[in-house]
Amino acid sequence: MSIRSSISPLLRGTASLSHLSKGSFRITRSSSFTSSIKVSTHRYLSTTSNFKMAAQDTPSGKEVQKDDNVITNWVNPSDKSGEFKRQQSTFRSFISSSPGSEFPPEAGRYHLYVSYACPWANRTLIARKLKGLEDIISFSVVHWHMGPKGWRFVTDEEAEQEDVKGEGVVPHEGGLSHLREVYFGVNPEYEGRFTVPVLWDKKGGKIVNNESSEILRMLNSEFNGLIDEPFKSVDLYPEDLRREIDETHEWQYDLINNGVYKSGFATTQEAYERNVKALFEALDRAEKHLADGTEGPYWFGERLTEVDIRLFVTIVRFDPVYVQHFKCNIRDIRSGYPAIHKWMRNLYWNIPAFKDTTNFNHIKFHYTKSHTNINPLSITPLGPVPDILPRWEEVPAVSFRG
Ligand SMILES: N[C@@H](CCC(=O)N[C@@H](CS)C(=O)NCC(=O)O)C(=O)O
Repeated sequence: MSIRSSISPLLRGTASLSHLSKGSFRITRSSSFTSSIKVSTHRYLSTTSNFKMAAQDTPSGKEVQKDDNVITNWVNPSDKSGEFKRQQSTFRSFISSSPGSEFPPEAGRYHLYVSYACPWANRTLIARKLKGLEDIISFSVVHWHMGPKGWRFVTDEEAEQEDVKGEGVVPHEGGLSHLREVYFGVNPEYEGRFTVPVLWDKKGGKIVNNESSEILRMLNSEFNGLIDEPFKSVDLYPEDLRREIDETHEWQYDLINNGVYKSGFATTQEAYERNVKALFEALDRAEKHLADGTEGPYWFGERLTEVDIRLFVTIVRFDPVYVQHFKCNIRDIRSGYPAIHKWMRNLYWNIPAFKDTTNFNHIKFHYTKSHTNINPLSITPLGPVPDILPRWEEVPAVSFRG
């Protein structure tokens, strides 16, 4: 079966379908967050419901500022470079179909803890659907708000709220309140960040891996013995493109996927400018590639690969969040990058794995209401309207150009 025909059933309308690691700052399990508790009530633009934050997630702003080790200090205040430095993921085991593997592929054994807000976690949800692993790997989604104790699971009541609800947004089955408890459950001395995605082994009670790029690879290849066509033939990392895929990841990860964070979390003008300029140079490069370099709708023409997944999750968040919240505003996608815009909208509107795993409420509320160092009043901007344009509609300035 050709790659094209293996992907086509995935298209809409068809039948089957402390850091410690060597990095910048330390996170302590300080109890200082909980000593002064304040419950705040937020009103959301797209809903009429009010949402009460979990009490333990809302220390006063002052208290958070005072502590150099708080989780929401994205750059260590004593780091004069002002640069955001992403930590290395800690859990790096592999699900493998090789004999004797500690983590063999098995239906129902593995679970993904994710956030709809998070681009890295979003990658894994897209791959899970593209590979037809819905009945094999379960998933659950944390609340969009990330407080000083990190991601937390929703309550029964929250799971029904307009701004929170979505597929997989459910309380933790074992009754945990925060994702950090999953990490401490496997290692009480854990000192890294409590990141999503987490690939969890339900049988062994272990974290297999918390690095999205590696989880993508496992989902792509290791479950092929358990799935049928057409999903088996979906290959997001085909042998003959591996060198080019890896080369593309290298610049896109640093300058685009992580580049938006390095721009937005920078704490000096110099660090911000350096990173935002590099980000837009990389977007120019992507635009050029998609405008002249491909003979098909995907980054590599007719073949949908990891590159499409990894770039999409950043681009789909770009206009709704990164332009204003991370100050990535030299251009936006919808009016400044026609080829990227077209490529993104094809993925979103034509392939359910992309649209169904994109939740704009979680995306917008998470960044604007969790990063209080960037947006202290937690007011979520209304625009852009809509979050993503219909397939063939342009912003007026673009369509008037003819
Ligand atoms: N390298 C990791 C990065 C994951 C990551 O940074 N996730 C963010 C959400 S977008 C997170 O969970 N952050 C929580 C924290 O840093 O405390 C991956 O690709 O899996």
